[in-house]
Amino acid sequence: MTDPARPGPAGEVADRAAAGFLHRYGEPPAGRWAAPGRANLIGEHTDYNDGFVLPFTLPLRTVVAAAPQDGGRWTVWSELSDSPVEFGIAEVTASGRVAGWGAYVAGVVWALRDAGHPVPGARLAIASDVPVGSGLSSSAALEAAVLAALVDLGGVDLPAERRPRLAQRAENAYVGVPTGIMDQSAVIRCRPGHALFLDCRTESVEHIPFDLAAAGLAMLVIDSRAPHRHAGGEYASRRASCEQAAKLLGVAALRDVPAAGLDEALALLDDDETRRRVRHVVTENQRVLDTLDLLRAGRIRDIGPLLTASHASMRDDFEITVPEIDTAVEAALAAGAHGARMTGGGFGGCVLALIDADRADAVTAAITTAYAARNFPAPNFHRLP
Ligand code: GAF
Repeated sequence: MTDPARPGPAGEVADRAAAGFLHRYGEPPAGRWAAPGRANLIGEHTDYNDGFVLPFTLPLRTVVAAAPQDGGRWTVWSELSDSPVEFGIAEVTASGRVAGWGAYVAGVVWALRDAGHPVPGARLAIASDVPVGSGLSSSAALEAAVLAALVDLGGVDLPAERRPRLAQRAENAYVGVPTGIMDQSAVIRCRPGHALFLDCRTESVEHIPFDLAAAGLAMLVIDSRAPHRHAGGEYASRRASCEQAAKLLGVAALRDVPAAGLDEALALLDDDETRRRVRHVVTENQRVLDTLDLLRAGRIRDIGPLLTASHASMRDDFEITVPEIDTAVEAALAAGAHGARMTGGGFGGCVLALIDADRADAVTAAITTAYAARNFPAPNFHRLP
């Protein structure tokens, strides 16, 4: 049993976190805190360009069971790892002292302390069904759940809209990955049954109803199982080219290049690769806005071509897809999907396919067959709803 004042989330993953805590520490946790995985409907590599994104959460989540611990020490057990991680004040007063998955936890402690918040020592136990390394934001879910636990245990007043920046800071400055604000915003601010329209410059949000079932639709989330190839370095290099291009164009960020001014902007750039990177970001921002208009009008089915155009842009202009991902998209479309695209940072991860609900088996079979024909390891499927 956890503290009745902090009942926390229920369900199998929450039970595993609480049982793990009891087994590991010999007493029940003070509470449990959860954060979900996410997929991004559209708007890829736009967040760090101050642009627009449209993520939604998945029925997969990470749960942290936790209780305070004396002496400014943190002990973290995870069901995904054989050995617990332990650290003290010394490891969170300068960045980068805890390595591996524990860095995401230590990074949150570091970022909270760095922002001037009290952080109690704590014992934590983590359980999760968000697959790691599949591009569904297992890292952001871990950061957000740990942040919620520590904020609550420490009695810190930190409203939801201020949490994503803090979690992002943990990832950027402590873990050392230069991600944007989308994933942390999605897992903290999305509402069930809605996509989150986020303006990454102002951090203003609009919750957009996203009811697939009511429209007779389903979304397949296809885990490509492609090994992440150079993902870290390639992500950083895409970000660097966008920032360099913004400088060359004399704008604060590529968000400031309007779709109507794209040709004029491209004419100012000498290098073909940079032009293609810019074209992806500018057209992708416009596709998010167009998708938003359709969703506001309740026309979910009609967003398909925008999803597919987004994929082509990521494949041809931003060059972040891999053969497994392109195969899944092509097979889904050939089997009748309304639209399909890679979701997330790229170089592996997942594909979203928007389908008629009664086509799920046929599309799944078509993708599985296309994979087998190319000798790729079979993909994993999640179906929404
Ligand atoms: C990753 C990053 F973490 C996000 O910030 C975002 O840039 C995304 O890739 C691409 O849209 O998930």
